[in-house]
Amino acid sequence: MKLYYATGTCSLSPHIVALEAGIPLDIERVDIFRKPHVTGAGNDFTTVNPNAYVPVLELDDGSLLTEGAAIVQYLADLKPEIGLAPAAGTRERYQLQSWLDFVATELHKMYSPWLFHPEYGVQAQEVARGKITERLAYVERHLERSGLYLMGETFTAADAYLFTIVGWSAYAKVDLSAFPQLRAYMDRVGARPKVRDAMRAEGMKLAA
Ligand SMILES: N[C@@H](CCC(=O)N[C@@H](CS)C(=O)NCC(=O)O)C(=O)O
Repeated sequence: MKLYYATGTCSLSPHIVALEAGIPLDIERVDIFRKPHVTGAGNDFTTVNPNAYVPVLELDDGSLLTEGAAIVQYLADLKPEIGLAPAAGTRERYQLQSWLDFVATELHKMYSPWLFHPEYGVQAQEVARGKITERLAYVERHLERSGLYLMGETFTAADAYLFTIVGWSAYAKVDLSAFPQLRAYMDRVGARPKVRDAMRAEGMKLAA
């Protein structure tokens, strides 16, 4: 299996899930700063994903799966005994999907593109930061009572995704100082050995 990724982007989330699950994974870096985006093998990335975004998971039969929220569930379901996703059809699984959708639509797509593209302008960026701060306050209140992770005491695929996106905060100038639970959560997830392995493999800087 191969994951097309770009360093530190949302593709870090499936990368973490694969390592946490102990799934052997090849990784191929995509240069998303070149137009058109180019894969590590030197191919035009639109031949892999016509939408030109990571993550893309290439399965052993050559078929492709896109969309991070779907990819992490696919990976988690390959190793159900690890507990990265509750069993399909259970109420807990819908709760996981709820968190994945929340992170995708309320956070991921508020940070990016708005806060990564100066051409949107200062006013649009301040609106995005305000919206993100409201959503992070909701996460903060949830973490006050949920336990160590979003779904309780067990690390799940939703944590890999939330950690990845909130990890953009310093770069995006999103202030986390009002959210002590969230900051502790980021430290907790960031200290997990497999999370560190995934970040190291992508060439990211690790917290001490
Ligand atoms: N809907 C996609 C969005 C993925 C996405 O936004 N990927 C970004 C990195 S975080 C990307 O590859 N951007 C490059 C581009 O759009 O040109 C998903 O949830 O997987």
